[in-house]
Amino acid sequence: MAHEPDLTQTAEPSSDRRPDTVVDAEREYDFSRLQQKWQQIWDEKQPFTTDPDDTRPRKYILDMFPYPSGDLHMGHAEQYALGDMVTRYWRQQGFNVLHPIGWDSFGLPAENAAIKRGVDPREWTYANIAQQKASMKLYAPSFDWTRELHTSDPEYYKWNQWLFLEMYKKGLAYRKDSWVNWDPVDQTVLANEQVLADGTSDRSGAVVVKKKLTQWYFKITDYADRLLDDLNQLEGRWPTKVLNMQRNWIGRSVGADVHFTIEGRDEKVTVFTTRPDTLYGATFMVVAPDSDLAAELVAEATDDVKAVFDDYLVEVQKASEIERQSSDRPKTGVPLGRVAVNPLTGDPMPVWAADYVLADYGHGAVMAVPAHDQRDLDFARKYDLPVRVVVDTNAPVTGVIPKLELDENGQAILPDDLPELNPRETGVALTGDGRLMNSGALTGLSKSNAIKRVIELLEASGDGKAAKTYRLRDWLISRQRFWGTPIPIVHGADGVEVPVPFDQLPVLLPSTEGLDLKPKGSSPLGAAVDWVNVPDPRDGSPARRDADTMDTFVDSSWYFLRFLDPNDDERAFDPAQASKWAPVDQYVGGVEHAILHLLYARFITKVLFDLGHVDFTEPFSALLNQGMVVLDGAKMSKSKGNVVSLSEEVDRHGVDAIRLTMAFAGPPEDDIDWADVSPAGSAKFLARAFRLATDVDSSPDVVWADGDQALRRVTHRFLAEAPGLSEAFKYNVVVARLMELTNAIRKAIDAGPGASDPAVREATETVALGLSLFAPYTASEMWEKLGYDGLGVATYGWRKADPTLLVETSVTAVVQVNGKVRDRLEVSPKIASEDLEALARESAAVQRAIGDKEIVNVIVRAPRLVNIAVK
Ligand code: ANZ
Repeated sequence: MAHEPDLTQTAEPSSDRRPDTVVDAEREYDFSRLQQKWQQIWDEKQPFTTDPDDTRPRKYILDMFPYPSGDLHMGHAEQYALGDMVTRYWRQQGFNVLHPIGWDSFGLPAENAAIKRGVDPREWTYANIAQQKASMKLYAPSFDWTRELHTSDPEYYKWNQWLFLEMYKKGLAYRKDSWVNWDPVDQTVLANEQVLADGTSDRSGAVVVKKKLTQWYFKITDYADRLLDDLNQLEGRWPTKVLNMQRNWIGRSVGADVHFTIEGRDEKVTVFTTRPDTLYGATFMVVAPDSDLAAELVAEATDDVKAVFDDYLVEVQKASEIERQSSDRPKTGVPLGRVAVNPLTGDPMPVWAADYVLADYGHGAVMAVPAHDQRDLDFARKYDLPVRVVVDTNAPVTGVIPKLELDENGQAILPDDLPELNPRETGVALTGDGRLMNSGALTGLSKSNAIKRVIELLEASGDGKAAKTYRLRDWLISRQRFWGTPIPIVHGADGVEVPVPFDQLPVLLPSTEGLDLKPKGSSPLGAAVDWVNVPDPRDGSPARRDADTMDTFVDSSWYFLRFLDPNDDERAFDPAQASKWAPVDQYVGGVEHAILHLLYARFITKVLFDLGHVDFTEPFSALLNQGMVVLDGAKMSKSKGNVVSLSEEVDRHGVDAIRLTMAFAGPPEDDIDWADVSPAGSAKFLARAFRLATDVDSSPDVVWADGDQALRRVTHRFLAEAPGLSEAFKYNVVVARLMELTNAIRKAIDAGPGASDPAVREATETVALGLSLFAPYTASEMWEKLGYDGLGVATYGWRKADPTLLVETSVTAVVQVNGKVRDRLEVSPKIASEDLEALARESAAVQRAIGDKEIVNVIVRAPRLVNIAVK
């Protein structure tokens, strides 16, 4: 993280002539006056309204939209400063930039607050939005406010309902009974993504329990391969960390499905394995106790087995999924009294139920290979089940394959000197690569060849096939809460789901009058009698609305498209506009959305593509995750009492100083420690820059070329470098260069060619243009002081650097005698080797070093080095 240079060191030499107390309103840097003035102008003129018909090249820059919690905090401040730098940069480069904003305004906090205070969630939400919008406006991100949207407006959520129905038609929205994550505090279901690693709810903190319920799902698993494979397109444009988190979340495993015969049962049991090569070592089978399969298998068992199983199942249901997957948890299980048959060896494999096998992964059953899988080994050791080593993990896997001797049956004869491989004794499963042993005709094959071979054998015999499985589950989208989008389905008296016809959308949320919103396990909407009881759209007979609402992640999965056409009441968005503007060129937001929101938005984009509504398959071409703002190395939190208040910081130092501090603190991906930065220093710098504009003493139409060349060189170096630095998000370096340029101008005014030199004007205008990315109030006012329309600083454009001013006029050549530096010469970068050598020989210092020794060799590397060897 960059530290601020000590700005007091570079305090302007002439400050004695301009003490801070001078009551010259025009010259004084009074940030609150500037804020008031420009706020009003921007509000009136809406200068950042994007004209869709503008034919210049386009950029769509999007900040993740906020949940309206009431006020802006430091985290918002960093994100919106960053998104705005990107936006203002591209605007300055001549692009027609779209930079919209809206409110992710459905969700639980509003509902919980409403319950606590007995007001309608609408009231709480829209009051918060008004408050937050005011602080947002003061903070001055250059948004197109004409496109502002609220996801809790019927004009918005109508299109969630449309999307739902489109997906329903395609079989991508469906209802099923299943074990779901239940938050006992918020009394609602949670998506897997909302359950934290310790098994608690990411919102209420309650320990999540399992409950069997009928819920609505979106079939995101149909898109697992595309969601995974398309991440490759984003390589280098999204943070690697986010790409990997998405990959892990989807969690594709490649292997085989193997069908096992169960004695006394017609139907086979299928298991998924990533290690079909170890099939010879499969000595028992384990099924998930809470699976339908376990119930079916135990149904045929003796009463004793059933009783033991039933007790075990009760215990299992108390454990969270995370606990069940933990590798160091003692293994438990019960036998089901059934026997499977190993298709390769014909050996019997007892069937057990154990909770380390999950019901909803793969097929909810595994072939246990205790020698090569740690969990299976722990289990086998506990219940004394056979362990059979089938991969020699000490054997070399590359190089020449040892020629195996075969016995009369064509089976390989194993060498006697096999190293000790005894997981039953050691307790450590042999999970590494190696060569097969104890595996009939497979013996001697490497693991990877054996995997292929076993799949061939299984496919030939019909006992299995190549298969993939995923960690990703379908997206549970129904919630038993009020403040969300009603699901547009009516349940007929005959139990049939009837989609609400499009022309009856939106299904509006009812008023909360007389409605108890308190969570009670089913949606509060169910109690809105007039709302829930509706005629069946098919025939008008009595029917009931589905009372659940949608997960708010549905709202944010496509909002970037609604901004293109936010008032369209005919459709969710205009495909022509989508084709013009989307995908988003640069998305900016917090890494906390690395999985959920981004995955859902990617999924819905692919669905919309398949439905023919958009012509691209990834929503966000580039992603930038800003770091966090911390204090003394610790995350700010109300409970720790270490929260820095943004509004207090803004009151003290001004918006521009806070924004500049965010930019200057270091690379945007890094955390900013507010204890290490100096907003006061930023304010001081801004005041210095501002005063330059009041000092410039020339008219806007002076001829630059006539100006002081040394200052012009500094200006043009900045003009040349700032764009590349900005595109690499090295805003901190841009700010540092702006500080250098400011110092050079001050020097030129006070001790150089003076305030009327054209180069001073050129340089000061450049500072204003540069600052407009970070400090819009100061930059606008400077621009106005310099004789332009202050609004124009944002759209003026970027000046091209004059290449002749970028050429270095001299470089330092080093002259060595016998490797020792004897002189340094200022020479032209284009100097010829002969000329450089002649200059070096002429140097008095060099001549002294040579003395009367003989020159034996001269090496010249123009323009930087001459090395003279003497003897
Ligand atoms: C036999 C075997 C032998 C396995 C071996 C592994 C090593 P990933 O990589 O996470 O996909 N498995 C399959 N379904 C399961 C379930 N519902 N609950 C718990 N475990 C399950 O893991 C795939 C492996 O996890 C599968 O490969 C299976 O064990 C187990 F030396 O099959 B394996």
